[in-house]
Amino acid sequence: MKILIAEDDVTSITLLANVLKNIGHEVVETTRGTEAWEKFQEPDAPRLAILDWMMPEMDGVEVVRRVRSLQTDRPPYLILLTARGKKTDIIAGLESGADDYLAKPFDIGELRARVEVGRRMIEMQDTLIRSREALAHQATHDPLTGMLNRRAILDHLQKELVRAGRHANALAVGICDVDHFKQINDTYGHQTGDDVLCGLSKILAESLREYDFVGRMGGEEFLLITPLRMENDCLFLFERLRRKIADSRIATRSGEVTVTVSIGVAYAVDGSSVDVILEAADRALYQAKNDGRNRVAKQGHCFSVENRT
Ligand code: GH3
Ligand code: MG
Ligand code: MG
Ligand code: MG
Repeated sequence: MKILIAEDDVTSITLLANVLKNIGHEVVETTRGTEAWEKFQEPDAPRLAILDWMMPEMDGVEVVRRVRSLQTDRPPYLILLTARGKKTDIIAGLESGADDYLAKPFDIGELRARVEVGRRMIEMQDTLIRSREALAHQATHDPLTGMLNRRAILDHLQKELVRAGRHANALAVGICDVDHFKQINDTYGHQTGDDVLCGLSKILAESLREYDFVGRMGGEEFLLITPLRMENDCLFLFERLRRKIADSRIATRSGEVTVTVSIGVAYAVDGSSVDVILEAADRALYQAKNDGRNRVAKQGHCFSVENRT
């Protein structure tokens, strides 16, 4: 792993670097505390560092203090190197935020052992972060399609509505529901139905532009959010999507399957609420179904919760 050594004594830094290189570490050396501090602010900052306490310009304890003030979920493991062997010094060093210390002159075996402890701590931290990220992903994504789940897409809608209100932009929200999906399940089986949902989610994801969002609301229903300029009509966008789906042959375990969707669209501006806009899109969807399916319907224009005068 990459280890930073900051030590102003040339003999000492050479010895440290050689020991660490011999056990396979990549070593970055500096003789100045200020340069060490700069390295911690770079994008691929070292995860483990050995910092001499006494250095001109900026001492090791000050580097530790500064590093600990950085906002990061991967704080580096910091070992202070000190000729000051008094208990009070050691306590002060650890209280500044160092994880460990090494007394000079150091013992090579002890150096290796303490660096190994640091490496294990970093590994453990990475494992924890990975499992936390996996949990966060699970909480926000649909396991079948890998799309944003209901909660996550509704969170996005809430955020987009606030943003749209702030910038006086309009937002279009479409509920896309597969037509006669039950027949797919009845004809080919539930697993083929699942394949169709996965194929559809791919088509939807491919059709997104940079600022669009899509998520699975549940079942065979998807929510699409697209920010718009006031003067733009978004219906062509949903219409293009509807046609693309109708023209697609979706690969499934039972061969290629074609489905159509109906899309209910609602527009929002000026602090519309999630509930109001979903209800409007739902009504439009109902209308599209009633009018014969495989179509886009729009209901109303502007759903404002605040009556601005
Ligand atoms: P409509 O055109 O009116 O929307 O008809 P529909 O058959 O699509 O609507 P309905 O609500 O009657 O049926 C939806 C079906 O979707 C019923 C349910 O079994 C199926 N479904 C819901 N979630 C899943 C899923 O995750 N996988 C599969 N294969 N089917 C699902
Ligand atoms: Mg020194
Ligand atoms: Mg449905
Ligand atoms: Mg349906």
